[in-house]
Amino acid sequence: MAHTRHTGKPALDPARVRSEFPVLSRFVRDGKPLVYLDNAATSQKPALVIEALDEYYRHYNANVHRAIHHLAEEATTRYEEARTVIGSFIGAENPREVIFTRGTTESINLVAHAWGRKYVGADDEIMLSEMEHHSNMIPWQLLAKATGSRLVYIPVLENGELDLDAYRERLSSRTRLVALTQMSNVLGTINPVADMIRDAHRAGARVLVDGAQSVPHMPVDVKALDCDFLAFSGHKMCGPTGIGILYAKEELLETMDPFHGGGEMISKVSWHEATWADLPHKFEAGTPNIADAIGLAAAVGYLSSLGMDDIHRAEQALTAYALEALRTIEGLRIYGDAANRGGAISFVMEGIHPHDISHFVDQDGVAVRAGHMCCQPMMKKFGHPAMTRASLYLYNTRDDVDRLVEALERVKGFFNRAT
Ligand code: 7TS
Repeated sequence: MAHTRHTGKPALDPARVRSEFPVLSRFVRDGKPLVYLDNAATSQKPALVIEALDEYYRHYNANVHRAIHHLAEEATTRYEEARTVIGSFIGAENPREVIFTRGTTESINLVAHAWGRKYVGADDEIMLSEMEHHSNMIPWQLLAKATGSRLVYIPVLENGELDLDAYRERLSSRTRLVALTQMSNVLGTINPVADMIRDAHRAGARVLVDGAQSVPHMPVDVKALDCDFLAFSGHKMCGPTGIGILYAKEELLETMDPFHGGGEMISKVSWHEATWADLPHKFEAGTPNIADAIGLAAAVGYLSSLGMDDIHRAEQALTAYALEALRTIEGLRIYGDAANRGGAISFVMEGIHPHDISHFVDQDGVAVRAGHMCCQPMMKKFGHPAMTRASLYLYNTRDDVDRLVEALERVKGFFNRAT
């Protein structure tokens, strides 16, 4: 059995990993084995996550933090245990710093409202990078419009890396917040966020890290990064949809206003005013998504049992293999050549529309994404309204990559004959 150099644990065994994901043994399009390469959009779920959801609904479905009956106690315990498990997965000091949300998008909106409207003023600047997903752009556009503040962008270079010199030049005492993705969902670039956070803090700015594409794929430790906020989604990391996390430093959460008002988030209520519940409940108004929080903890347990270092290492090796294989296809151009990159691989093919590529490879059972990937301004900068993207995860194999390359060769053959 192969062992990793550092841990002595067995290296990731793709065949075993694959067998744990029921959907991966499916056939699609008249009997083609599924090759799932749309992981940046959402990941598949291992049986143990599906079973955790099933167990909650079958055996201890109840609302949390209210009733004193047996089921309510069990549900509350499991829900709060989930918070602790997820908190330690990202190195949070205290589960009070871990807020359940619907996902990355809601987590970022929470910060834009509850922190932004209180702390960002008319002369302030919010710094974003040009590779941000619309989820980490629109909430700040809305905040800028509401407060009169200004958005400043860190340019993306031709090779897909950020222009770090421009970043340092544009940071100033006016910068209130830097909101930055750790890994690009289009270019695959892994940004040097730890260094960038240090620079931002020196300038007196807070930093929000969009971890939607990083937390599922590599070890992320909020203490090591010293980020002020970290947002991520359960469904991209083997967990259920509709659940995600906002991590924030306790000192920030304490001074922030609530985002949503309602039950659960209050301490005392009178006709005209109220006081807020302690953290983290101040930010979790209404009945939370109990089942999916428990499901996400199961996913985190699964990823931890495999080891995030090993998952990252295996994915980096497969990414290198995929990049090399795709580069053998004449007329195919990959966008994103950063020295440090993950497995989101976007490309264009001369004379063939990305939607046609996606449609044709789907006939061979290969699922990829085509479109603007929620990064319209950056796509425009690179001169393409759309691209095709293959994105890898822990259950993908070299065979999946070979099937993609064969399918792309067939697309090319078809269009060459047609023109
Ligand atoms: N940030 C990044 C970097 C993302 O890639 C995504 C989703 C989000 C935020 C939003 O996450 P959500 O779970 O709140 O929707 N990215 C993609 C994608 O690349 N294709 O579909 C969704």
